[in-house]
Amino acid sequence: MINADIITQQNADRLERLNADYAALGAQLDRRGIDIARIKSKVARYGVAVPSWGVGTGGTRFARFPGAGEPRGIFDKLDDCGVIQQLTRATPSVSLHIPWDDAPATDLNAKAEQVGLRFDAMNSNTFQDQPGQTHSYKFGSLSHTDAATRRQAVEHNIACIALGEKIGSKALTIWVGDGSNFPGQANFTRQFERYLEATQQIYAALPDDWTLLTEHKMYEPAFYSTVVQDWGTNLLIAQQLGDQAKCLVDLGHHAPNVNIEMIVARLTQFGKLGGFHFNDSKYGDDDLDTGSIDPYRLFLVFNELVEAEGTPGFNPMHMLDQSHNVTDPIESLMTSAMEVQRAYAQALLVDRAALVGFQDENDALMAATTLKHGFRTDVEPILAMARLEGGGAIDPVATYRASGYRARVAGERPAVSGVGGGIV
Ligand SMILES: [Mn+2]
Repeated sequence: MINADIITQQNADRLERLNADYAALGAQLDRRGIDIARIKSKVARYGVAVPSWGVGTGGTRFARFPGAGEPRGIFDKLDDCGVIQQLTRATPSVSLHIPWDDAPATDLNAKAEQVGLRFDAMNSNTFQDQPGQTHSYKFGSLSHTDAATRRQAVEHNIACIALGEKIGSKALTIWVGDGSNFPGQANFTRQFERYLEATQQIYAALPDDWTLLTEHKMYEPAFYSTVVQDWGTNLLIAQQLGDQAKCLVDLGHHAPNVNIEMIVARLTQFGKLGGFHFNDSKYGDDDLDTGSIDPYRLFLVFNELVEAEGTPGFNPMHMLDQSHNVTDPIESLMTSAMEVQRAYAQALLVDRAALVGFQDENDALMAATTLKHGFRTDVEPILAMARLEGGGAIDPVATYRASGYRARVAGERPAVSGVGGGIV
């Protein structure tokens, strides 16, 4: 973890400027009828989960270029996630990926308590083979033509639930790479029937207070067809399984230019929005840092979420899911968590009564302008003040760099080649 004295010193250097910026923004918002303290307290309560696999360097089909001091296993990963939360106060939980993070529950709980974290959704893995595995997932898992392979995939998911129950998780996220690479290779209908039948068995093992999240993805690793390829298929799954089944929206898993915020609205309207994997993309499922390409789209997603706040039963899970190839993963995850918070704060600033009025009057220009007014507001002083008051850093990246954390762990962690940089 980062020495508290460094955080205090770094914050002291920036406090005067922050106070001035916060006061100026407060005055501006006051003129708009917005109480800055109310926005700040909502931002302070907001949290986004960090994926355990995010703290390792990712990679592409072509290469992986490991960084210094990469985590050697789940306990190093939890140290890194603890630093992200310590400095940003925006990431109170970690989402584990099994079997990459498999460890005794007592050890996981002890480490989480030590670094000030709790556990978010469990993620199963039936898209790659593990050493000693009986049946291969080369041709699929939950939708495989072979019943024993499907059974193996079901049992793995049930084991993920069992571990999750011991560490305080309340959700299982399922993503499968099942599909086909050639027209004719698989029968769409029979393949989906097999998937539904297998997933129903996992659903039957779900504790009463758990949510089953299914995640759709348009393509890759199957490049012709993917079993759970779009939000329509995902909604069918959630409707077929039952009330505890909901859809997970990964921002990168859609065709280019798809209106993701409208998908969010549709799933919300029918009580099936289960959660998010935040990231950004330029071309496909690029897994770039959240908000790095299209922050306005992220804002529009949060506009829908703020619109739905207070709806009974509306409580989607929020998680980052991205791949870091050229940056320090800790810096990327801190920046991304703050981008998510920023989009939330901006969406909270939208004058909703005015927006409804312009919509009802069909004043398209003023409706669009009213919405964008929130996005155009620089809310950084709100985020920074929430971090400061929560014990974090006014400037997390600068403070992290000043701490020398990466150099220190690089000395403690010998380079390893086998760390899973996988992303889902
Ligand atoms: Mn994902």
